[in-house]
Amino acid sequence: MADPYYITTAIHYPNGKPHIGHAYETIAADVAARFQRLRGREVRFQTGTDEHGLKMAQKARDLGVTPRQLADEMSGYFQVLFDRLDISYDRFFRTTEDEHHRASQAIWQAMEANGDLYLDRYEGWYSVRDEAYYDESELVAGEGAEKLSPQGTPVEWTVEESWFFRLSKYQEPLLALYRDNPEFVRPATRMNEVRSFVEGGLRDLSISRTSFDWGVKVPGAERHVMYVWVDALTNYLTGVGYPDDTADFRKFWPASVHLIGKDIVRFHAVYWPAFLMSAEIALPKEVFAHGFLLNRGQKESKSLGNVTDPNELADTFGVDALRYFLLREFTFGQDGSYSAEAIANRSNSELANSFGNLAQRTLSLIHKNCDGRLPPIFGHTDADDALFALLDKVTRQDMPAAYDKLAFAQALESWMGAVYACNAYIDEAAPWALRKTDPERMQTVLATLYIAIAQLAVAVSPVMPRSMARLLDAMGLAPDLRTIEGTWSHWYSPLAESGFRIDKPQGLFPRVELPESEPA
Ligand code: ME8
Repeated sequence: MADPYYITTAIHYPNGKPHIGHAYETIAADVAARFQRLRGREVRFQTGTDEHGLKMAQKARDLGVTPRQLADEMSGYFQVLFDRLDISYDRFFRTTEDEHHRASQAIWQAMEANGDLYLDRYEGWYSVRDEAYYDESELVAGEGAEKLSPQGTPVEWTVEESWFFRLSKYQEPLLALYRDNPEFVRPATRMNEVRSFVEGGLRDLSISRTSFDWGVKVPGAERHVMYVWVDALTNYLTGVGYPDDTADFRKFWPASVHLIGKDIVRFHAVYWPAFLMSAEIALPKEVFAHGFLLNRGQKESKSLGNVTDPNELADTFGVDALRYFLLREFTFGQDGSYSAEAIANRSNSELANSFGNLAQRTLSLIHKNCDGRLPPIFGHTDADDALFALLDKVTRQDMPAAYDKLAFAQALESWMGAVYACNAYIDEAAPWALRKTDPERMQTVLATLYIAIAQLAVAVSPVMPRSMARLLDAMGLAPDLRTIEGTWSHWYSPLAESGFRIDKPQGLFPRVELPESEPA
């Protein structure tokens, strides 16, 4: 059996409710996890919330609650949303859990034991919004004399006693890592940015704070709490049992992929491997940075009043249509812009009209003309063979290869190509006209389509798990037959022998009509 697969998302700051970017990242990770399970790999999928740090402490103070109360409340919204979006996480991680404090202290001590930590004074810029330190040279001009971080967030001058990590010592080892593993960071544009950043020289990193106490205590120096990114990154280890030498740790570490957004590449591709090298822990195999979602081309923000609740999108379009749109519409790794019209168009044309209609037409004809049973096959024509060959290629080669490299749009594009081919085949063969003239051919055509639809449904099930499970249940395909390797012979005999009868089919994807008042 293939290696175990461990995929993580970033852990999200629960300083507010989840937004569409959080949903996007977690859906993508879910699709990767579901695909690997479908292939038979043992999967661990972790997501969660990043609950410490100054940003949480300040937000809680503004709201007049404790950071713990804020984290408990908001973390709940993330869990509810992820459950609603059918995110099949194995673990929802919260950094306020006790075992995580123990793990963060253990990695700290391992770095300290290697002589990589020392006490000094930090004087420099800090962005609370990004929870990041910046060099003067990285700052950009805001309005007037104001300085902003490269992400456009406010920075404040900070002076305090702090523990430092000898990041400078890891410049060469990091460059060697990138040289030996050019796909350590994907896409390649992000790898290039990281490499240039490290080539530019690394300063030691301030990794503790004394001006507030909401965080993991530094072992032996309890006036200090760890810089939030030290404990946040460690979540990936804690989740599989670190610091204990557990069976999970041995099975799942190093992680297969850390899936994150493009704004936090530096933490994952520079700081994190350096911490791990220092603590003598194996490095993750890959860091994949996806792009940002924009609302009609604009970043969502409270001041613009364009923040969309992912729950509302799920209400309007349905969970599976939303999942499909987010992965179909833009290349994974690049930014993408969405709007209600764009989601409605994709959903109506591709899900309702193309795939939904194909399934509806085929299953209705089988229900009506074949007593609901999988029809027998009376010899193959060239057109039947060509359709099978295409489906095998798309569902057993092209889509798996694309899912494997997180090229979701590519997987869905080839899926759609196969759906169109099935629609062309049904139009050409016109089984509805054959009932009287050539019932054997009608049955062969319907059996061919039945198998094709089953293959298409299994192949797209990581993206649309709920509706594809409903369809496959309605088609009588037993769960153990739902594998990516499924071919004609794999499906046909067991289905035919099961004697399953299809009921009158229910529509899979309703058409979405947006209210006229929706802005264009
Ligand atoms: O960065 N489109 O948390 P976070 C796509 N706690 N992705 C987006 C996005 C958008 N508009 N906005 C944010 C943190 N994201 C840290 C991570 S990991 C050890 C700690 C992505 O809640 C963002 O890039 O600000 C990140 O990967 C994730 O959402 C969580 O962002």
